[in-house]
Order: sequence, then structure tokens, then C-alpha cells
Amino acid sequence: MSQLASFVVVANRLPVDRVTASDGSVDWRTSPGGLVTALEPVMRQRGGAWIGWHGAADEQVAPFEHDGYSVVPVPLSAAEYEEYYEGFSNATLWPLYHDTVAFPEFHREWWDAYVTVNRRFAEAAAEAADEGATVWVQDYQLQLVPQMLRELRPDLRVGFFLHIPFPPIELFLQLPWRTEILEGLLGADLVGFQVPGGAANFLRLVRRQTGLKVERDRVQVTDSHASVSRAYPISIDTQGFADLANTPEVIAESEALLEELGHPKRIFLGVDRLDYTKGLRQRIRAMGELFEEGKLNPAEDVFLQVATPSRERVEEYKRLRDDIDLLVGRINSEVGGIGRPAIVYRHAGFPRQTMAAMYRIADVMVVTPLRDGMNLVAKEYVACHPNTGGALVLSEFAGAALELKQAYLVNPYDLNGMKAVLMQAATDPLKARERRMRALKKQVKANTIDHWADAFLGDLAGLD
Ligand code: ADQ
Repeated sequence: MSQLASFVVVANRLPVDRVTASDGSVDWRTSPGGLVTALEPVMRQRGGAWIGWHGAADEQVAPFEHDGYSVVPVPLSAAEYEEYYEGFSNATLWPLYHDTVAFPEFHREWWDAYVTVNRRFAEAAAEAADEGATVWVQDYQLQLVPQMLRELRPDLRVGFFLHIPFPPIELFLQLPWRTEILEGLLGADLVGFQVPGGAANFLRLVRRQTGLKVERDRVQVTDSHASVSRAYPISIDTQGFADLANTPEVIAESEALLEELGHPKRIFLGVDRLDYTKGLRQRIRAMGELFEEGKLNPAEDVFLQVATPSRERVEEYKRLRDDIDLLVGRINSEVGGIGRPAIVYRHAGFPRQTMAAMYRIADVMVVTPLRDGMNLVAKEYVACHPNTGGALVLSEFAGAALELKQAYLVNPYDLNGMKAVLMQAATDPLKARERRMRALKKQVKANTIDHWADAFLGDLAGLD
């Protein structure tokens, strides 16, 4: 690499995707996403480096410059991808950290791969960072990196942010490698969580598992190193989304969508990665029952659900996909007219512009995860929907529920309760819906992704 960086982001994936043109030439394009949008300007300003996997197994890619910052690809073998990423990250940690809504699997080989890959990321960061640089490690795939990095480079200022929930102590203690993970995280000067409950779970665990001195949010790890744990709720580029939703292109696309859907009177919308934490089974059943019971009328109402393909080789995700196909097929075969399905379901990713068009036309946005670190979809809807009485139905178990208090809150495990709230959101007087929406818009305007990054990095820089 040409020069050492004073600001380094370490994440499982790079912020760029490789695009190969028909003539075989290779280009790298910025991949969309809240994290990338937030951190790119910071990196450019600070002369940063982004360390992450480039998305192709068994392949070495040399570091390169992109949009004014350095991109440092970390290689993964096909076996490591299976064991570290699909295995330990997504079949052990992901379900364990999400209230065990699916059964976590514990395999020693997966753990070994997790350690090996975390060390590789730590070494790459140590090599890229300038003297006294700030390194910001992201998410559950890399929880050992802070401590490994501190050992390699005690001069660095290390931050860590967990994008998913930090589980209650009773669940975390199942993990055979609980002490190692705890020590890994404590290597950071600042550990960030989505909600105060995550930080509290973590500090309780530290108190119980280690003999370390904990004072409020500060753990004295060694004589010379303390680690602070706090909540930093992540957000979106609110203005960017609002502006996008108001472009003539998006307005035209939303009109085309309405036409395609046959101008229904009411549109319920669900937008998720296809993941068992998102509560799709419960949501679809609740919507199906409302149609079956005649509370919703397929001639007037439609439920549009889009789900991005995700982790498709992991067993639990394959099962989920089949379950959803079956459920939607069954409901549509029983209710609705020919050419007028009650549920319109697409298993696909869409460009951001299309997402904005969907948010524009949705009367009731249905966000009902069983557990979610934050949930950006809820905030994107609030930013994009014009204030004409749209309604957000939001699970109590999404981190976003702590901020978006004016949403129609639901317990996604309570099907009858959820059905009642869905109907309330659809039928409340316009004034009541507008009042809620105004409060929600105020919230997402006041708390953007820039605030999130500034708050975290400001605190990290200010620690003594
Ligand atoms: P995710 O679990 O991926 O993120 P979420 O916060 O909702 O969940 O973000 C999903 C993103 O993907 C949104 O920006 C959304 O627009 C986009 N998306 C979803 N479906 C799509 C589709 N069909 N087509 C195109 N785009 C689609 C993790 C945690 C969350 C946390 C975020 C950020 O699980 O709790 O909010 O990280 O920290």
C-alpha cells in the first residue's frame, strides 16, 4: 500500500463490488448501504483505508485506491468462507445473538476458522494503520479483532461497533468461547451497541465473568487500558432518502407501480432481507388471516412483500425460503381474485430508487422482526413517505422501537394483537396517522447517520 492511514475501517465486506464488463475489464463500484454512505466521506477526509473481504473465495486481490481512499482486500479460502462466515458468524453467533429464534450450532472447527480469519483481519489492519491511527472495527464477524490488534499495535485507538443485538447474559453463556469473545471485545477503547440494553448486557457479563473493575460504563482491563461501552443507535442518510423519494424518476416509478398493482385502495408493504429474525412467517400468517376473515378485501387491499435473497447456502435460510413460498402460495390460492393476488411476493433485491418508490406508495409499512439490532427499513420508510397519512407498524423487538415511539408498536409473537394493530394502522383517522408520522419524521431528521458516526468517533477521540 502506498501510504499508511490515520483512519481505518475493518469490516467483513469491502464497500465496493467488482463489476466485470463484457470486454473482460474489471471495475469496482461503491456498493449501496448505510454504513458505506456514512463512512465514505469520513474516510476521504481523513485519508482512510477500508479493510474487508472482496467477495470471491480463493483469490488474492491487491490493494487499490477507490474514490480517494485505500481499499485493502483480505482473502478468504472457500473452506474459511464456509466455516468462519456461513458457519460461526451466521449459524452460531447470528441466531445466538438474536434471542435464539433459530437454534445456534456449536462446532469447534468453525471456531478455529473464526480465530484464524479474525487474526488475518487484525494483521491487515495493523499493517495499514499509521502511528496512533484510529481503527474502527465493525460487527459480529470480527469480535476478536480489537484485542488482537491491541497486542500487535498498542499505539492505536480502537473502536468496535456491533450492528446486531448483544444478547442477554443467560444466552451468551451458552457459547463455549464466551471468555475469548469477551476478551476480544474488551481490546477496544470504545465498544458501541445499538441500544442501551446491549451495553448493559455486555457490562453485566463482564462483571460476572471477569474479575475486572467496572465503573459505570468503563472497564479497567489492564493498568494502561480501559474499555468503555455505550449505545449509539445507527440511522440513515435521512435527507438523501427524502430527496430521492421526491425526484421525478421515483415519482414516475411509484405511479407505474400503482398501475401494475391495479390501483389498490390500501397497500401494506414489507421489505426485508430474507432472514428468520425478520418475523416473516408470523407477518404473512397475520396478513393472510385478515384476508381470510374478510377484514381486508383482496379487491381493494394488497400486501406487497419483497425479500432480498440472503445467506442462501445456510440450511435455516433454505428452509425459510421454502416455508415462505408455501405460505404465500397457500394464502393466494385461497383468497383473492384471478389476476388479483392478496399477497404480491418477490424474492429479489431492488435498486434504492425502486425501494423509495415502494415506500412512497405504502399506506401501512409492516416491520415486524422477532429481534433486530436497529432496522433501517423503518427509518427509510419514514424518510421517504410523503406525510399523507402513511402508518408504520413496528415490532417492539427492533432497536428502532426505542426511538420511533410514535409507530404502531406490536409484539410479533402475538398474532391476534398484531392483526388488531395492523387494522388500527389501516383505519385510524387521517389526523391521528398524520400526527404520528410528523413525530416520526422529526425523529429521523434529528438523528441521522452523520450524527451516529460523529457521536461514536467523537467519543472515541475524547477518551483518556
Ligand atoms: P439488516 O439485518 O440487513 O442490517 P436493516 O437494518 O433493515 O437490516 O437493513 C436492510 C437494508 O437492506 C436496508 O437499507 C434496506 O433498504 C435494504 N433492503 C432490504 N430489502 C431489500 C430489497 N428487497 N431490495 C433492496 N434493498 C433491500 C443489520 C442489522 C440491523 C441494523 C443494520 C445496520 O441486522 O438491525 O439496523 O445492520 O446497523
